[in-house]
Amino acid sequence: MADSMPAGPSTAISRRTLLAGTGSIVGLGLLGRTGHARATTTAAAGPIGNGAHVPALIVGTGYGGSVAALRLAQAGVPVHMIEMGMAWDTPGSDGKIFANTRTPDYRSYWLRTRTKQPLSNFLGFPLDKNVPRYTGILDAEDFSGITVYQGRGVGGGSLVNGGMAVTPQRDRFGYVLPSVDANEMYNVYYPRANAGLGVNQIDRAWFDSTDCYQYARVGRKHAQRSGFDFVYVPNVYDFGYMEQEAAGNVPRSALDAEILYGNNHGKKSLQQTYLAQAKATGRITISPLHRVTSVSPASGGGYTVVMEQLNTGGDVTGTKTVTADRVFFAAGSVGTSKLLVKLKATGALPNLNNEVGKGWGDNGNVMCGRANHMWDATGRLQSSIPTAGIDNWDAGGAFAEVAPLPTGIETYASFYLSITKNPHRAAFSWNAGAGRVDLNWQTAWKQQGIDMAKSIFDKINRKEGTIYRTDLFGTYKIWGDHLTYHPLGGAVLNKATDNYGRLHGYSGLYAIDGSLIPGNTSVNPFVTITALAERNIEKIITTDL
Ligand code: FAE
Repeated sequence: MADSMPAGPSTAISRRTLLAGTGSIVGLGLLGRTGHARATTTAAAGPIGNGAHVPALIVGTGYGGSVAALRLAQAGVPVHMIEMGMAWDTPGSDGKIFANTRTPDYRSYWLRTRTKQPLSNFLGFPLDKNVPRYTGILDAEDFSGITVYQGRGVGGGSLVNGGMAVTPQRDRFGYVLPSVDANEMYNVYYPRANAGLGVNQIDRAWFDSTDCYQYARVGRKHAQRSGFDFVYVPNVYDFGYMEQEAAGNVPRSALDAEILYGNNHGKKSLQQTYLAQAKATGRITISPLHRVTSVSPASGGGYTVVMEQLNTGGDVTGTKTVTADRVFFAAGSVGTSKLLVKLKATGALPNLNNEVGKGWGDNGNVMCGRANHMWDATGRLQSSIPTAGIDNWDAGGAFAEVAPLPTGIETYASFYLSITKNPHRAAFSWNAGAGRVDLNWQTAWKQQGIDMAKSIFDKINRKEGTIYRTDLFGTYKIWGDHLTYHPLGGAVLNKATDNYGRLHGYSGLYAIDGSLIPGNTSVNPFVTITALAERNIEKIITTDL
């Protein structure tokens, strides 16, 4: 997706700006869409208090966490959500909540002093620049063989992602989640997830005529001329709003290169969908800038949960200990895996089984660009929201999303993020000496994914007489093989958990996020994460509560 573009001048930032950007991080809990606070006896306004006893605590506010929160709250259960990132509900001094991809600033990266843009170079120039260290929205988390990009803040990955809302083809579902009944998923939970997420489709006539999707039409022409299936992909960005952007009637977001560091308009992130609905029940409290560090059995039943409070510089300003009857791990594939592996190894949760930390995959992500001929211009104005893909999964093991490069200048480049059937799976382990969790992924493992992506792009290059770009990921480097946007696995369903996400070894502990999925979804993952969470929480509410 709209990964990154040439960076603009570095943003000067004053202490006042920083404070303004901090946002109101408290008091999010009880305000529904109407703005009316609904008091309940069990859910408190503002962040969770030290010593609190709560019925359900959710670690993380991404897709899995938001589904669990809404359905538990609707079932009458007061829910406390703990989120290490910020609330992202208050504008900075520029009047905007989120930074633009062309001018990354303090809001853009999680506790880095230099940006780490997925697309790091352009025309021979490195793009990264210094930024003040801040609890920004995009985490580029480095492990030895891979950088894993993740959203940080209330809404998790929905804040930063490209919104591509793809349901896997049904005949591929057995590969994605082998232990789950496909009929149930396709009849009930995928439709429920799509409705809950506010998924919509682009109007084809508009797609065919608007300047901002010229790049995608070039992608279509090249795909079809080489005999590949070209598919239109639904999105959670409101295409009606985008049409109004193009007409000049509303403030621009997708048409102003917003993505990756947040969208100020148009996109239905979880804040606008599941979380808004959950808050409207009056039973939800969210504590941003709180990071869960420990979960262990409490002497009187339930679990003791320890968390650190952070300031926007990333310093720990306090520690809180609470008790929860049930804990839902929804910290994302990496966050949940890191917590569980550490807690098992350090003796806090020794009865977790040996599957914890295993089965982690990168959804086969690899990126590349192609250099087009001068007569195949991709357009100066590019919508940052991808809406199409090339499907060569069955023949070549690759599904390539036709991604934008919204630099504001004509690049004559076609850019793609491929999801490939890369079979490699990595494991997390506790590094006692360093006091951290490591991941044993190797960069060389990407080669199989690259070979699968080449099943599409070698053919297109041959047909079109074009070549790969070598200037986007370094100097003379074709493949973006150092990263993933789609971490999956680490607490795999029916292995580390039962077939509904109940962690083996402890009743009342659940995994309910991307960690359940064994490494690959064949397409972009969040619809599957949402649908699986819908399935699992329904079962848990019916049988456990
Ligand atoms: P996630 O959304 O990552 O939420 C986990 C939350 O837990 C985060 O808010 C964390 O800050 C928080 N957290 C972690 N550790 C702790 C802790 N110890 N204490 C408290 N809080 C914690 O998890 N997917 C698509 O389907 N379509 C796309 O177009 C797409 N584009 C993407 C573009 C980018 C740049 C990125 C980074 C991802 C993209 N994805 C896309 C992937 C998608 O966002 C991701 O699969 C989901 O967000 C994962 O959902 P989870 O619920 O697993």
